[in-house]
Amino acid sequence: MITTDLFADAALPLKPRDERLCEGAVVLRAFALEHDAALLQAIHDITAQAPFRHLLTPGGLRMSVAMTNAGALGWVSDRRGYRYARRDPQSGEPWPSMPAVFLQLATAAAARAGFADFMPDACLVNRYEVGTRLSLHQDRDEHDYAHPIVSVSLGVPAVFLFGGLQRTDLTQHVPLAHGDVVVWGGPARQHYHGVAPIKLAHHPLLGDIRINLTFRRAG
Ligand code: MD3
Ligand code: FE
Repeated sequence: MITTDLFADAALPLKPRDERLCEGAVVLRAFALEHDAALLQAIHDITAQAPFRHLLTPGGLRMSVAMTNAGALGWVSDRRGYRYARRDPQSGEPWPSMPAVFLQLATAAAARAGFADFMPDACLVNRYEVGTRLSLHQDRDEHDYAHPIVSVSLGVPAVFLFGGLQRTDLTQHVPLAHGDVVVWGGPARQHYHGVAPIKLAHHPLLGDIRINLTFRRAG
């Protein structure tokens, strides 16, 4: 049980290297870095209960990103569509609970970006290997888009593609490194986004993979 507040500095203003990509979207560089080992241990524990798997899109294609979830709700996809579910369809069990270090990191990052009462009920854990990409999409499966999304990048770097409200809008290319946290709220919440194909690289803690955590209030 963690009783000390690991993120007591959440109320501090943004640091000089932090970036506002547009209204509502803030990159917090290296915000998760000092907690990387605890985050990795928690991911290890989650995947022991709910292993990474490649979901099928409603069209029947195997997603190249491997996924699992923690929290009361988990994002799933199959021939029936995209949705949030209380149980892992593979085991029939509830998803592993949200680790305390996840919750503290996500709420502290949201607070830093101006969302003081963010309380996620879902954490989607995405695993990327070399060549894995995530094509441009909007996140539309949550009930209330007023809640921000917090994303945490771990492992090898990625180029994040951040578009606009229309699929054809120009995309900003945002490099995201191990430990970077991004808060996507306000108008940014409904922007198209994706991840360019991961390049071969090595990270001392994770090897040749990238893991991204996305925290959401889904229900
Ligand atoms: C911007 N994941 O799981 S996280 C996803 O790196 C997803 O795994 C990517 O997009 C990843 O849906 C990107 C950053 C992110 C997440 C949600 C957003 C950016 C967003 C929603 C709106 C705008
Ligand atoms: Fe997304």
